[in-house]
Amino acid sequence: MTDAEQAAAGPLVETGGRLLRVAAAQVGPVGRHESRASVVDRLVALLEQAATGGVELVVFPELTLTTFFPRWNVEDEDDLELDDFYETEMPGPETQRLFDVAAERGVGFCLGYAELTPDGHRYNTQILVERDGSIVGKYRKVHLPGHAEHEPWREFQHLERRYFEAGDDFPTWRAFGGVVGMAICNDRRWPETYRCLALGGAELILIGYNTPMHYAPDPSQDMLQSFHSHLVMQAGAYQNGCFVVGVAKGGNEEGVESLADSCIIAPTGRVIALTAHNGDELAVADIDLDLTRNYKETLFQFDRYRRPETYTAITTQRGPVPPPEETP
Ligand code: CDT
Repeated sequence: MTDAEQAAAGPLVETGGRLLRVAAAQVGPVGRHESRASVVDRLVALLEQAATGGVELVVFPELTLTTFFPRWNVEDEDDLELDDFYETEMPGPETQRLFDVAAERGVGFCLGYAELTPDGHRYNTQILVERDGSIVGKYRKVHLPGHAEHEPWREFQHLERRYFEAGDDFPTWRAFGGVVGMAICNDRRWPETYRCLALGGAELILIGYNTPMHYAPDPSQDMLQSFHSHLVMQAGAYQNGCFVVGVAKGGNEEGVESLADSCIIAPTGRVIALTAHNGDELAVADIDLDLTRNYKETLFQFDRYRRPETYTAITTQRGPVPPPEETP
């Protein structure tokens, strides 16, 4: 819209609203040897509870179906087999039940899992399933944190860079009456994630996470985990005029304390629903997707105010390039 068109249009006019009841379905710890069947029982219970409450979209965390296995150098663990943590089909024999119950109840969901493709590629993946049980979208985590080699000095490992390849795009889909995008855990700390999704028209961004409270490279960040998690998602929501649903696998999983604090955030930047505990729990909110217009068509009207021609450093550089040091 040009400045003249904007002047003629005047202030934003309220519409009837595109209402959607959404749940952040937080999952508590999943044991090292907990079966898929047991985890799926827990997910079905959360989904049934959500359906009974009129929820239309249930968002589960990152790597929901198993324990967070990147905390181990799996090759060194006698009782663990790496491939056991990955899904080779979706739905597969154990997850089919979740799809069936969801379709029966007319509830959509978003689910994070480790994906092993037929040609041997491994991704940290999240899917979006519509209310009829059809998979409408698949996202593969772009920002893989941690390290690729075993680092024995750490209390626990974070070997995502060994166990997964990185995804290479931020797709969006028309679903649930709006435009939906996904991101996974560490992606939420990078502003590029939200901006790329919002440039794809995202109005609703679904993010699963597993965030250990202890950050070995700089433990001074430990006490700030909850603050940082909300800080980045609230900023991402506001600066892009989006709703954000952030969902944890929280609690003490195999001795590693992980952040809970799952939440739903409005385009205002405000948290509008929040879990109270660190186990299996729903946080529910009624969201009006038309509220995104209040931001997307005013302060953050991208096509009017953005200056991509001045942002080339963002796509041409990876690290900082400071000015040369002055020679004395
Ligand atoms: N799962 C995941 O991405 N977790 C990271 C942990 C910090 S990096 C070791 C996160 O950003 O929350």
